[in-house]
Amino acid sequence: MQRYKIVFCGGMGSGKSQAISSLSEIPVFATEALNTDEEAHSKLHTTVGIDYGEITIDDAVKIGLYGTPGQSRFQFMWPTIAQGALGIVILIDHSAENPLADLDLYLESFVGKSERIIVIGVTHVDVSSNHSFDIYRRWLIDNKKRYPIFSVDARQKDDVLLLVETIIASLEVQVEV
Ligand SMILES: Nc1nc2c(ncn2[C@@H]2O[C@H](COP(=O)(O)OP(=O)(O)OP(=O)(O)O)[C@@H](O)[C@H]2O)c(=O)[nH]1
Ligand SMILES: [Mg+2]
Repeated sequence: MQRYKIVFCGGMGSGKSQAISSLSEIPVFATEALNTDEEAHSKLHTTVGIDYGEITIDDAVKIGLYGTPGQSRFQFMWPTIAQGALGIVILIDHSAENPLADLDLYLESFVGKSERIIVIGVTHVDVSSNHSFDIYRRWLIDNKKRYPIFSVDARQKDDVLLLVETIIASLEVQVEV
């Protein structure tokens, strides 16, 4: 059985904890606390440590799913959580004030020097927003970055699975080349 680590990062409320609980086949280890930073996000709970879940793909690959805390005061934990990750899922909340600034921040923080596979999932596309989905594709082209990007709903298991499978598929391509 191959074992890999995939890390979910993204802003507060982008859906990291939700994505891991949608996908995990084991009860998720979560570190939710009451959200005292209502200015940053209005939701009731926020991650203050790490989320952990697991999924097995094709009976052959077991993936540890690690969720980071989104609040910027926990930014110091991000590199530690990302250590040894095969891939990074960046979740962007499309209804946030400046989703492109979020994308820039998380790419900057998580791409790293090693060969991590990056995939971007844009959540809350069903929520009304001032932006069109096209802004991401255009931003990536303008900034000469080539990462797969998908519109996802973190509440939908298949959407989250698509992000994880994209990372695994990229690994297989790298191995074959
Ligand atoms: N409408 C809508 N709701 C979504 C979507 N994706 C996730 N959600 C909801 O948005 C909320 C996200 O909350 P969390 O998963 O706790 O967010 P988080 O990224 O873990 O946030 P922090 O731990 O605070 O950094 C949950 O209530 C989800 O059910 C989506 O695509 N559309
Ligand atoms: Mg969380």
